[in-house]
Amino acid sequence: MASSEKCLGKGSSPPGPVPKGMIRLYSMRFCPFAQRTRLVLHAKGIKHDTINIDLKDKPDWFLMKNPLGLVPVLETPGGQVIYESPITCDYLEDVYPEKKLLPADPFEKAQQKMLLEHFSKATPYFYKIPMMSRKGEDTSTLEEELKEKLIKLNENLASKKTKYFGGDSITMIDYMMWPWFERMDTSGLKHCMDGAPELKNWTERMLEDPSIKAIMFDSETYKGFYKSYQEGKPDYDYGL
Ligand code: GSH
Repeated sequence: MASSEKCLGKGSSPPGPVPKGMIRLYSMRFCPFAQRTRLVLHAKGIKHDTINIDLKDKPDWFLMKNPLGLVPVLETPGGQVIYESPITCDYLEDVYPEKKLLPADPFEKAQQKMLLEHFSKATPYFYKIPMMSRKGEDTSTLEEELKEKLIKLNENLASKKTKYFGGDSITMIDYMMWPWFERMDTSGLKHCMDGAPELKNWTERMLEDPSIKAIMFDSETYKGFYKSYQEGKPDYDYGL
């Protein structure tokens, strides 16, 4: 088994080939983008192994797989490499159709992708605000902007009158957005959802999902990791 919980850095030996019948994920335990892929792997019950990467000191063999140097990356037994989180999730959806996470209807599928584009404009706030407030800088303008974006998301959900963003069961778009909500408590941003009651209810429902439960960290672990991250020395193995 090539799985490595502890991250591998520069100078480490490259892992062997991906075993037949499996797929490999290159990841970092606390990366929200990689969490998207991990959620889809878990939800679909896909056999996989995981190699965690030291993102501060990346192995050369990792940079050869993804020249962008980012996780998540998927690798197949045939040596095909797929990166960028939405692309990895779409790949898994196409190759493992057993439990469909995207709607079959082209317009509904397009709606999920458009919503993801909107949400992508919100993710930088989840980093910027805690970083600035740690330095004692004023974050009120950014917080207002984030609140506005969350209210828009709330309106989207409320207008659908469904439990989740793609209907009454969890679909791809819910998993794609979830990782940032999981970290809101740790980042001290939960109050930004005060004007977004439906969205708050959605987060409560999401917490009941077996894949989310299986993958999430408790807030103490997140706090420990993010403290090391903000100090400029991310401990990717925190808690191991
Ligand atoms: N657009 C990428 C995706 O959606 O997969 C973003 C992935 C990303 O930013 N991953 C971070 C990373 O690999 C970890 S959370 N950072 C390494 C670096 O910036 O050098």
